[in-house]
Amino acid sequence: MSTDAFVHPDEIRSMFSSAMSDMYRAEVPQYGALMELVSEINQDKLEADPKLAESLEHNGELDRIDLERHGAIRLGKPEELCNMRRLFAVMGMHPVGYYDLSVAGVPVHSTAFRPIEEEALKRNPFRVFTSLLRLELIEDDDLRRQAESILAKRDIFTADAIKLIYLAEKNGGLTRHQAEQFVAEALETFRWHSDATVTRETYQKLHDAHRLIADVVCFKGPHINHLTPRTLDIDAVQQGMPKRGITPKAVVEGPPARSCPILLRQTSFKALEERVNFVGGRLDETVGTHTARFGEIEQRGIALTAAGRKLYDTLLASARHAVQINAGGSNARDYETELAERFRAFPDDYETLRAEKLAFFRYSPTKSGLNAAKSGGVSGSVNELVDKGYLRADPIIYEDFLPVSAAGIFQSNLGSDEQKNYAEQSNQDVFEECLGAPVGDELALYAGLEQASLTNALQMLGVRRNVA
Ligand code: OOG
Ligand code: NI
Repeated sequence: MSTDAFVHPDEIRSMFSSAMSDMYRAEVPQYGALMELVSEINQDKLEADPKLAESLEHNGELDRIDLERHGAIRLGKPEELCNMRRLFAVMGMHPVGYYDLSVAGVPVHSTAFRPIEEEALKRNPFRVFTSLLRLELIEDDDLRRQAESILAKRDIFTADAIKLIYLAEKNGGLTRHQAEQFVAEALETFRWHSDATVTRETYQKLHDAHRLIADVVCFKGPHINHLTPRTLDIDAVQQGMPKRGITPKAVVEGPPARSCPILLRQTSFKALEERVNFVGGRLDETVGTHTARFGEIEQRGIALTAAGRKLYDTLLASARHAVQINAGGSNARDYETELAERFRAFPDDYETLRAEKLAFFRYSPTKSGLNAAKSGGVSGSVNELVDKGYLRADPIIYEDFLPVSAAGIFQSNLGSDEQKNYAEQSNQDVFEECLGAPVGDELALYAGLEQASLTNALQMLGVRRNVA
């Protein structure tokens, strides 16, 4: 390979996520402790469950089991979001999904920049949950204008990062040297800065309007606020955290533990109090603290169809309605019991999930199917072919996020009692205008994957008509 050949975007993403991981571990020591715990529990689980180990090995996932799956940032103005889209595109990450968190009392709307192709997800699934602050939700006119003018002055990208983005767009890629430079420059945007850009008084005023507003507006850039490795047993990590001196949030977000995991379960440790220096004169006026950065873990399951998702949303809402988690989280057990109870209504075996079209599957021909095809041909509906053992259906893993869970993660790290009611509702059009592009439709992506796998499998079996 010539040294001038372009580095594959997937490789740039791997370089970037590994650089982010090193930086975050150095900046947030507790995160390193969480990574260790996750790694130990993953090993235990693999030893205890050889079938799981075998299936991970089969999918080529075993080597990367402990690597980060996602991170999150919060942006302050439209041009930041637009340039962030361009930056992530260099690494093969594209906006998928629209999440309105104002309904949950958090004044942001969000998307996830992520790889889209199956192969790209396999090589490195790293994604970044990216939120844009909705300044229009600040009620006080003066404060809103002040926040706007503070943000107007900042530039979160280095000049070289912008130059390299432009080069990648113009030439269709980056050379090895440029890619290395790009990762180093991009990293600068995500770094923590303990020097705030405002006085303590301004910080306090913005903080009083909403802690999140202070976090976005008062600093030089959108510091990465957490990274999230994958765990094979989220309940074990949740229980293991306190023994390592890590304080977890009260409950695991998302569906309850199940035999066939669906969507996404997440939990985090509480944000750290960090020392910051404000602009101003006397020491007692310039030193303060800020909480923003934490660690999270995730466990993913099968992606749901629109019908499956509707059922999930309904059951979750009913459990949350029945037991509202209090600020101290002392009723976490009641909530978990209630959740498990309600989710009994959600089928918990893959065959029913498939037959009732509640979840997405990847189809492939089996050996016996291929043999049958060779000796005489195969026919029948998809269900018949599955029943005959000619077609195999494996779960397609959910690669996106859940707004209710995301709000829970936000809230637990903003102080659990922070609750605001915003009248303003979701506004995907405005978000996409700021982004400079439409966001991808997650359901269409999963449906496309399922359909492509089915078409391919039926073709390999020599079944001409695609009967669903
Ligand atoms: C993002 C919180 C949401 C997730 O995994 O759902 C999130 C944030 O705190 O900025 O990361
Ligand atoms: Ni997260």
